[in-house]
Amino acid sequence: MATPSELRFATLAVHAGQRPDPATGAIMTPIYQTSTYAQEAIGVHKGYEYARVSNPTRTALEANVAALEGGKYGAAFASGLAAIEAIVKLLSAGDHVVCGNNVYGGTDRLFRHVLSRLGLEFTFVDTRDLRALENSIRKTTRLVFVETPTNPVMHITDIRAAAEITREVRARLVVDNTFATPYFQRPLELGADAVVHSSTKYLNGHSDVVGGIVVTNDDETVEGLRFLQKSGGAVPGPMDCFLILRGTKTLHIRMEAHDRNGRRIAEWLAGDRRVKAVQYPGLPSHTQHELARRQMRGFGGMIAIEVGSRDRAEAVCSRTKIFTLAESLGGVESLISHPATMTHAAVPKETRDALGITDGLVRLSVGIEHVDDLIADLDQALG
Ligand code: P1T
Repeated sequence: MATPSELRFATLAVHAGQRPDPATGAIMTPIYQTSTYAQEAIGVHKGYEYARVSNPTRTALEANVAALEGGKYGAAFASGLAAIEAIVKLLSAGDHVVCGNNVYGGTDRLFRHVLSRLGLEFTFVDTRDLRALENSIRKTTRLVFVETPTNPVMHITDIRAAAEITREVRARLVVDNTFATPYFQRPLELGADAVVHSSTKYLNGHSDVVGGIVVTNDDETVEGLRFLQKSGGAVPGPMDCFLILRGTKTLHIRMEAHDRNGRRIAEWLAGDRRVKAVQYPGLPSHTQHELARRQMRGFGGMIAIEVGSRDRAEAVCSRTKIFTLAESLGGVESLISHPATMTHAAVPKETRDALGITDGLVRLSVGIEHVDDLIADLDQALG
């Protein structure tokens, strides 16, 4: 029998972190719906004392996602943003963070409008440009935070090169791997110090939970995160952990389907004159296609298209029948959104325009429905 570190992704997805329940043999890790745990005597217990600190359903989820990312430790949080906030709360006032200039609008808002008030300093830079990344580093830089591919314009950062730059200055490189998932991209193997997810998205995959998780190999980082789980309490409840764990069991199957549909739809859109530009790292026309091929095994289901104007974007978003107009992404069902007024509304307009998050940009989260039905839906919506 292979040791856990030798097992393949699909086997880990189904089994890692889980075993039949010792009390009953239940094959599924139970939802340990409890706030506290009986102690036999003062200080004598089974490893669980209070559910803010730990919960067996959460422990299983943390171990499962850690295994999928090829990491030692997972720390789950109540949302993707809570996970990102925890990473930054490992720092202290006066420390400096370099952040990619295109990240989820909520991450941008958290850094600019909440954490920067607490004495942390942030520089936003285009991390596609490694020289710009290097130049933005200060003596006080402790963290480099990148999303790759980015939400929504699908920029790619060279994780291995960014890790080298970050290591030299003894800062942490943290990669938001929400769009690619560990099935297609493994930042820890490329040198990142930690990976963060909005597990609301592909990890869960069924649009019924909000959650986040950090994975790392570093003892000091996980100790800090566990201290923050205990001290701040932004942890997920057991039911949410159970649902995400149910989701990760099929991550490999779902990602193959998202990727298959994503590629077909991106190619179809790229050949359609009603669409002015298509951003999808799997297309040879993507300016960073070669880098994407090097560090990703597949490209998934996220596509951004430029349709030319706010009016056109509104028309397309209101006409689709299978793609539902909604925030979020990564579920089995296809969604369509307008980043400028939805996910990235908090980003100032000049910044949005400079990044290509124009009023005519439409984002697609391609689900796992039949691809011909999805193409027919987009075809009629494009008018
Ligand atoms: O929504 P939450 O679970 O807190 O995760 C925040 C988050 C973090 N990182 C990335 C790359 C994300 O896309 C998100 C959330 N994004 C959306 C809700 C969205 O529609 O883009």
